[in-house]
Amino acid sequence: MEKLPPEVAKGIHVPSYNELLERVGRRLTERKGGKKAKALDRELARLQAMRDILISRTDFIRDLVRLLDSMHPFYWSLVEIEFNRDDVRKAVSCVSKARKMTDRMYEKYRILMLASESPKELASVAREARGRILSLYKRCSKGLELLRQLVVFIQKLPGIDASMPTVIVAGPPSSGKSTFVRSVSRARPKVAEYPFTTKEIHVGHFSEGGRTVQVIDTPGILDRDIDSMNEIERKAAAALSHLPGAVLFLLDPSTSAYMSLERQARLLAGTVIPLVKDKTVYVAVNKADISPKKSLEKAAEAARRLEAENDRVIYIGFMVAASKESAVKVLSQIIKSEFGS
Ligand SMILES: Nc1nc2c(ncn2[C@@H]2O[C@H](COP(=O)(O)OP(=O)(O)OP(=O)(O)O)[C@@H](O)[C@H]2O)c(=O)[nH]1
Ligand SMILES: [Mg+2]
Repeated sequence: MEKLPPEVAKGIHVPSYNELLERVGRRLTERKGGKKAKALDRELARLQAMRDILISRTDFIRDLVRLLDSMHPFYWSLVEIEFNRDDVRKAVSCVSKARKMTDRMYEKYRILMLASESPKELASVAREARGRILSLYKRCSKGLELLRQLVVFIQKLPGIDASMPTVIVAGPPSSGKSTFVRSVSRARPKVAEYPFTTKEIHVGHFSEGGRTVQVIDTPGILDRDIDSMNEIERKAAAALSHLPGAVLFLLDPSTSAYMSLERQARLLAGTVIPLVKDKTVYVAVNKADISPKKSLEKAAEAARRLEAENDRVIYIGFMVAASKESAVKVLSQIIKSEFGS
């Protein structure tokens, strides 16, 4: 199986400019060969050591470029909530360019050293070489810091396999999304009675009949377009629009619902449907155990209307996400209809 970005990123270390400086400095103060070594040989060896340290310490850039180039659009959309793509591109190109120039300068100054006619000239050429090469990296200080933060960010992203059957659980705040994911998997996203409890994407796995499905818990979203969404809602939008699979949308008819049923229906029709493109949206009316009968009927009616008005909406009925049996029943129904029995 292709490795997931968070896993790949764990093997990437981005040094700061100071770290590079320190590594080079440590090597330059070593007195290899002692006093007996000829000044020219010593300076050539020091230049080469410096070049080798800088190139090997910035070798991470190759792995990082490979990771960024192959990163799924879902991960990119999470990255872009926090980072400017153009800044990332500039930082990468700063480091790549520094590496290329390091080799060029190394060649150039090696020749100048060999051609120097006095110890004084040799010392001055060597000093210039070191200054110029280090300045290539100094120019990337901010870029290195940005890439370090980017790598740490990617390391913390949820491990989602875009090639695995996936069910994305979405809906208004407090509708029971995390409760559902806890009921069907071993994932333990926080559940609380207040809205906006979930701030990150969480992944659980559910296996049935030899098939494993990823179940994705998303933060609650409001009925507004993506440009008005806050950073937390955007994570849900990233999953809805970029991950393949099916969507389970929860309606909350309980007296403690965060939004009116009309608003919840608008959230589905106006915000979620345009985001999910051609994915099927299964609608379940949650909290059937505590909701007034009248509200349950009203929610079922709204769900049927949404189904009638949208080709991609399928109403599946009442649910109690807090009950493992009820949640598993709903998920099995989705899996059967979406990914075959
Ligand atoms: N009685 C009952 N309570 C439920 C059910 N599902 C969720 N709850 C309760 O509803 C509240 C919100 O549940 P969560 O699972 O945190 O809801 P959420 O949709 O993940 O909320 P956000 O992450 O804040 O958007 C909690 O107090 C849950 O215990 C249910 O089926 N029945
Ligand atoms: Mg939640």
